[in-house]
Amino acid sequence: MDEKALQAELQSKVKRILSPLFLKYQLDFSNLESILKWKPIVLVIGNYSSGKSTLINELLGEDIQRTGQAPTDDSFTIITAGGVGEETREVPGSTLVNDETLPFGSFKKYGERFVSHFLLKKMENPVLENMAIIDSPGMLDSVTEKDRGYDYMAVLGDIANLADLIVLMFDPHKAGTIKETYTAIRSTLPEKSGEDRIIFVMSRIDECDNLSDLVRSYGALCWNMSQMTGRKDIPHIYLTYAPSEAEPSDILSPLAQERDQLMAKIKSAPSFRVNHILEDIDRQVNELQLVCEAMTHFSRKAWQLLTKTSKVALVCSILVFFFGDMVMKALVSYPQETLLSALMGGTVNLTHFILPGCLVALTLFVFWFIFSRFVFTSLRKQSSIKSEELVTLNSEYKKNLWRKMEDKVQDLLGKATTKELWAGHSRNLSKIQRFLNRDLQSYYDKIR
Ligand SMILES: Nc1nc2c(ncn2[C@@H]2O[C@H](COP(=O)(O)OP(=O)(O)O)[C@@H](O)[C@H]2O)c(=O)[nH]1
Ligand SMILES: [Mg+2]
Repeated sequence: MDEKALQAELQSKVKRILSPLFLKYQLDFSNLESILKWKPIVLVIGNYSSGKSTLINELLGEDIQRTGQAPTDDSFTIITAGGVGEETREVPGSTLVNDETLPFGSFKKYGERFVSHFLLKKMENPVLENMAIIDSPGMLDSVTEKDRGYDYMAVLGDIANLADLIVLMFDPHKAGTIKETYTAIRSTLPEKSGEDRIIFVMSRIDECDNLSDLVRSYGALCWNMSQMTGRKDIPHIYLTYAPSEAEPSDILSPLAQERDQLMAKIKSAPSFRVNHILEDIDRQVNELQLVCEAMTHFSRKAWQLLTKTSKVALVCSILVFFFGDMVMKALVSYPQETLLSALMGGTVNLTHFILPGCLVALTLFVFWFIFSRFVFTSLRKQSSIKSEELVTLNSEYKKNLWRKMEDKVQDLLGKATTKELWAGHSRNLSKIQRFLNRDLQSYYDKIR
């Protein structure tokens, strides 16, 4: 099955099976919908002047982006193919954030300043047929950062979340300043994936004077990187240079192959798309599952209490049915003949059952009142205080998810009424589990 068809099928499945459940548990799934909406995205980030725009121009074989030593371009620019026969043209940010077919609707919240620094350029290019590349303004020092007028890091995080491949560029001179970008990006990506969605590139290596200079820069970068990722193994760092800028040299010629690998990797981004989508769905559905699991457990406890209460109510009802009217007769001399004496005297008729029936109804009502007003409410409060007892946290992954979802569960418990008894939580839970174990698994198998 080809990837587009797979994506479309996933989209309709998510809509049909999952959307109602996300809504029911008041979870936001707009991010999931956004990702499913559009084409594969490559995001290029890094310091200013690290060669981002130059790399993009090279990849496309055209000078579409402005390049230069000074911070020349301070916009987030999406570059992608237009419709067939459409002229090259630019679409402003204000149109992009209002276009339902694009995944950028939520970016409106970053305000006018951001929107005016956001645009899409359409061009015909074979590389862009099934892919969009986003060029980003470089990271400047912290003083000018404030002058941007919008939350740059948050925007970066949101775009990174949509992206299937993130190219993080360093140049040998400024390798140290990249840490905050990396940290911001890392914290927004799904727990399980991430690492393989980011590729690290050291550019402008032709500016190293000689081999030992290059090795030194590379070593410094590796050290920085292990500090950043907190991992002992260092991810692959692609070394690259722009042939248009660099003088041919003995150092560079063996590295030409590495450049080709980088270009090939970027062009292959569409093939990570489905995997990316699956991982995102996986994580969000696991979050949903956890919330549903908690509510299922809660409603099960409520049912147990209701059963206990009902048993007592049943015994009381039987007593009230046969002896209630006797007590009434003793107290208020009504009725003249009780049900029991009518039964024994053989004079029983329908009218003897009216009062006992009413008394039973009253008893049941009182028990329901006690249950809903006191028993259920106290269970709700207890569960809210010890909400982690509602779920089994048998792995680190689940513990992490729980930290994120705990507030959601408490929120739901805070609003819970006796309707929860009939909300079908356990049925929902099995639906979710079936999706995770059967549907999602079969998609993973398909792309392997
Ligand atoms: N020597 C050399 N210069 C480069 C290389 N890549 C980019 N440049 C130059 O560095 C400057 C900044 O590049 P640009 O692509 O605009 O960086 P951006 O700010 O990250 O988009 C430009 O003047 C480029 O010509 C490279 O590999 N080698
Ligand atoms: Mg640029």
